Amino acid sequence: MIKRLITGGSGLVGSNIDAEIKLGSNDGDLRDWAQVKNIFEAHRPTHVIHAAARVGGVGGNMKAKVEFFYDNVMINTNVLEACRIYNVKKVVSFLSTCIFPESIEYPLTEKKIHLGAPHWSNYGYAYAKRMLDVQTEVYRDQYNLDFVSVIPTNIYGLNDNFNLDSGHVIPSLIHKCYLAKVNNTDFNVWGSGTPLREFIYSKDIGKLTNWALENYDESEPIIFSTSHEISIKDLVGFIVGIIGFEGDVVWQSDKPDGQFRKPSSNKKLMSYVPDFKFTPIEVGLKETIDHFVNNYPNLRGV
Ligand code: GFB
Repeated sequence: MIKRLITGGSGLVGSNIDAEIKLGSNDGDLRDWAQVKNIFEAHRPTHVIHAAARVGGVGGNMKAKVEFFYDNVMINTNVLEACRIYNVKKVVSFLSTCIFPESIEYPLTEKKIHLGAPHWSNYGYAYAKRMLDVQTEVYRDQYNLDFVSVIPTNIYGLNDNFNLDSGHVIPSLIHKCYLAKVNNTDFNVWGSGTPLREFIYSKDIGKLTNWALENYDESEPIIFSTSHEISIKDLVGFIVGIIGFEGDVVWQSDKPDGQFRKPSSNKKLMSYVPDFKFTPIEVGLKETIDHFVNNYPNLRGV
């Protein structure tokens, strides 16, 4: 009998993936081995989707590189070792396209992960996630375990962290634009607006992860990407339009632009799922903004 357990089950990604057991942070601190062992002893899952991580936007990452490295290395080390000890049949772990080298020939492809240093803005997080790729490979090799990893681009959607400072760009800007509208103030946006990003909707990540759990068994990770870049300026245009904000957008040049771009190829993914239909950004943003407006202020990070 299959028993799927997901770490980070109540978060942006986890809330969109099918599983019998959805762990949230109240179920235990995954940085602590004893607590992880107790969780596996209690649930004895057959399949694990490992989505739990200390995550944050460019602002959060730049302020706490040590904690982003420490917390993620501890969480990943404990979870994968517990999966070995409790004979878990399949593990799907999450990396991110921010782990790729900063200066590399684009587009990013799966073989380029370790070919140079990542962008300084997320140095701690990026190397901790690179180590998760290494951990996955050595467990496969030494213990012949079906551990795999996936590499999503910037994910957005419902159940995100809408914190104004440490959140990712889409949830933070939805929150800021909403406040600017209701308070009749300027809408302050970080940086120059010129950086480019590839955004993928959390519901699409849910479907692709369910697919990977059943079908993907390569040692090399696989990129989950729409391979469609938009500028932060165009993103702001979408958010302003959907929220109906009519005031001034103010670009804060003293705030970080982060990495300029991280364009990725989804050639490998599309070779597996050629008919997969990605949710257009306008549709995903509308659903996310409706969720925010209908639930404000009872939202994570608010
Ligand atoms: O989502 P984000 O913070 O992370 O996006 P990264 C940053 C881009 O959005 C930068 C612009 O170009 C910012 O200048 N931006 C504009 C804002 N206004 C805001 C705002 O209010 N908040 C934020 N956060 N950004 C992250 C990595 O990089 O990507 C993480 O640091 C993770 O580790 C994540 O991998 C997926 O795309 O720059």
